[in-house]
Amino acid sequence: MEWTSATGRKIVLQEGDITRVAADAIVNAANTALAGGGGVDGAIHRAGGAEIMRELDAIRRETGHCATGSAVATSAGKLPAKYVFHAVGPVYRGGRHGEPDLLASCYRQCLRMAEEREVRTISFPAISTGVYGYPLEEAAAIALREVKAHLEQPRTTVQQVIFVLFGRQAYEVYAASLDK
Ligand code: AR6
Repeated sequence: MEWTSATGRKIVLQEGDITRVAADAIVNAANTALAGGGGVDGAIHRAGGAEIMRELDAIRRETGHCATGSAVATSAGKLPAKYVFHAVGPVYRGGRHGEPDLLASCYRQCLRMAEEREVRTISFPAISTGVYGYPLEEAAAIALREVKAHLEQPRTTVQQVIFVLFGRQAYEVYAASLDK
């Protein structure tokens, strides 16, 4: 499923594994320790190779952890991309602990980093909706709202945003949200 902004930029929804989808930048759902983990984080490190963790080690030595709602960039190792943006989503604790703003901030930060690097295509997983427990419907609405707002700006280097959804159910939820 696709959506096109008034400025001609696209959102594409795709079901699958984000490590197999080519894009200039691939977004990871990381943790504040930048320590790797399961879910999409595990898949990205496995497919990308050890170089990504070496770069994260260096970032950790320099700046410590990555705050929730923020992101850091590394190269993409063996992944079909130039960069990986490691975004740290909030752990969902009922929705009244700043989670919506923190999740929105992840998307905004990744899009800002994309503009700085002249990225044309960027792929996102459904940040925070796995281990971190964010309800998919709410997370989809926030992700799509932030990306649409970005793509509707008059000048962006980003031309296409791909949401790679893991499983049919996640895809259907995003599709329903994009249709609204
Ligand atoms: N491609 C695309 N999406 C995926 C993939 C994949 N290969 N694998 C899982 N997903 P999660 P979080 C989906 O748990 O909730 C990690 O251990 C998954 O179905 O990966 O932000 C980190 O190190 C779900 O919809 O990330 C952190 O400690 C979405 O990706 C913590 O989990 C996010 O699920 C972050 O939790």
